[in-house]
Amino acid sequence: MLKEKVEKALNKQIELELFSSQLYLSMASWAEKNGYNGSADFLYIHSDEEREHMLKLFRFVNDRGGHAIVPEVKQPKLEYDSINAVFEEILEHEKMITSEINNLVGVCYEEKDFTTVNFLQWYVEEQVEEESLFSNILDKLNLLGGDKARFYMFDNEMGNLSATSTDSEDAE
Ligand code: OFO
Repeated sequence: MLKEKVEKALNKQIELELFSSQLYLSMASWAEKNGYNGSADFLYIHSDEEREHMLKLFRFVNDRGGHAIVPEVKQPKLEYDSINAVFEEILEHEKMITSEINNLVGVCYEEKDFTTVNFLQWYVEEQVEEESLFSNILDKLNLLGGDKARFYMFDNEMGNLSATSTDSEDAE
């Protein structure tokens, strides 16, 4: 049985993962409307992956005797100044998620809920991968300068990347 404090913290994380999914969906839409089709494909898939992260937590809360709560839908930002701005925001967002996951693990230690600590290890590792992925993408983008042909190649690369899942393992 989940302790109340842990259940509340897990439900907060459910809300954050679902918001990540919404945010990346909004970014995918912006990218598609602005001709970055490869990046859009990548972002659509990443949005689905965030929903999987949410669902994995959702099922865990109910399996442990808690009540997983479907959060209200908050509208993410709709417009971006550039594709660089999109990936800058993603990296900042993922850093925030990492710090929230760390806080969540902290709550579980305080409550001596080591089962949930174990379960959350997947998220801890996933955040290392995601921060490194987005920081590499940003490094590449920052090297492009204003060269349109290079942006086109970058976008193609993003399309190829979307063919492979970025998750360290499939979220069950
Ligand atoms: Fe972007 O990763 Fe979920 O947790």
